[in-house]
Amino acid sequence: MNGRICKAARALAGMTQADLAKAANLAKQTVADFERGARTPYPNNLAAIRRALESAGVVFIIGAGETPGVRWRGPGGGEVKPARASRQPGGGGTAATAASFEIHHSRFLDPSGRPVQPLPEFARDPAALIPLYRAMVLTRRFDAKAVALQRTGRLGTFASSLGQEAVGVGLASAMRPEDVLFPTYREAGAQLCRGVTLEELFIYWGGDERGGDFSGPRQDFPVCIPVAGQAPHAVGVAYAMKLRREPRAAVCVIGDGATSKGDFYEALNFAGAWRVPVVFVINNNQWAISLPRTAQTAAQTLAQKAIAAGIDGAQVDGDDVIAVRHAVDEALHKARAGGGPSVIEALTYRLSDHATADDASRYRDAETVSAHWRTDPIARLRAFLGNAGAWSKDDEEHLIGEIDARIDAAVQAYEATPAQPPQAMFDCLYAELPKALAEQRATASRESGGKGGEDA
Ligand SMILES: Cc1ncc(C[n+]2csc(CCOP(=O)(O)OP(=O)(O)O)c2C)c(N)n1
Ligand SMILES: [Mg+2]
Repeated sequence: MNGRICKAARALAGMTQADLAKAANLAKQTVADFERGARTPYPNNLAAIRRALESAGVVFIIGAGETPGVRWRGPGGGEVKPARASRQPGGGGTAATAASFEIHHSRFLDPSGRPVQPLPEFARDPAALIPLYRAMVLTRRFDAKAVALQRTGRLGTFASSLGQEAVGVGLASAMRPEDVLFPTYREAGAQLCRGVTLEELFIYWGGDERGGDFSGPRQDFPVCIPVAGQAPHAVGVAYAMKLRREPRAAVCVIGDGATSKGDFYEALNFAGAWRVPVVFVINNNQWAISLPRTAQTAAQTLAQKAIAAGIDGAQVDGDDVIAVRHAVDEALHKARAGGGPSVIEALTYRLSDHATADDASRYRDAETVSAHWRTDPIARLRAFLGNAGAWSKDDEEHLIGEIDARIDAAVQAYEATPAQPPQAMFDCLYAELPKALAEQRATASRESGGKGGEDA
């Protein structure tokens, strides 16, 4: 069909005004001729032909240059190129491009740590990148310790961010203290950068809600386990910032799988309609438990989900901490200045199991995973710093010693924290417990021998 439509387009391009009057009553026959592939003396009433074509479910799609020299008058009267033709959903269509969009991908360091373009201002001095490097190493060593504690029965559960450290550290390092973070369960790196302590994280993952009531930053939201549940909250908080005219922003981190949820789309829509200061960072680690990104959605990128909501969307190399930090930095500046929301898709890879309850070797092969170690964000920045003479083996050894001592102290403090009584599990969801839960709480309290007191 495409070929015949293109022939028709060529013929249409050569039409004269004198032929226009004959067009209306010939249009239907023209469509029939198109369908048969016959060459006809095409009538020249473009609007009538177009109506007839549309009623036959045929439209011209503009812009790809399949039929050079052919011109088609668009709805606004401007000349446009009918380049290829196809059937449109619903049998109708238009001959002009109504809107066009592009999603840009950015990266500053390649996987071997070599700059591929001039670095942004904050990264010009390699020494200024050392705090980011330290934060990523801290995140990874905390992560390894948490998994080890869980495996030996000393921690309840844990969701590792192995290989994804540049996302959390990059985005958190772009935030100001007064901004508000809405993390998922996989953003320990961002939380640590914001000021949540190692001990608090261990307490949280040990199953104790007091770990989610961290000492600072008080305005940040606790970990959100329900997938995408924090997205509407982030928009609500950003709306409050806008109403109060505060130069602050909300940062909502969300997984690739979470972008399929209604909560996410609804949050995006409100964010776009209200132009609120929120930045969505999609941590695209390619997996939603055992479901690969490719099966999650037919969308080419996740960043383009922003477009339908009238929001700017961009993709960055999520294993390049400079790229993540830079993109979030720019989006936050825009948001704080009243420029509205952004969506940043950070492309990375989950090198770990989904969580400690998962065994990823059952659904993905070891070769693919080991290939992704080649894009490791920590090795990448270490190579860059090493090449710049800003990081040595001694620096590395010293850093590991310092971090491990901090982690060990936090583990000791966590393990020395008295467990809460069982009835505490009812205390963080409701201001006033519904009757049925109040009864369960009383039972839990009775059966634990009243330890911790009725009001614990
Ligand atoms: C509302 C809801 N549905 C299902 C789950 C179970 N669940 C936990 S994690 C997860 C996958 C999420 O994938 P993604 O958004 O890509 O985040 P990732 O775990 O990869 O960081 C699912 C379905 C949940 N926690 N919440
Ligand atoms: Mg994921």
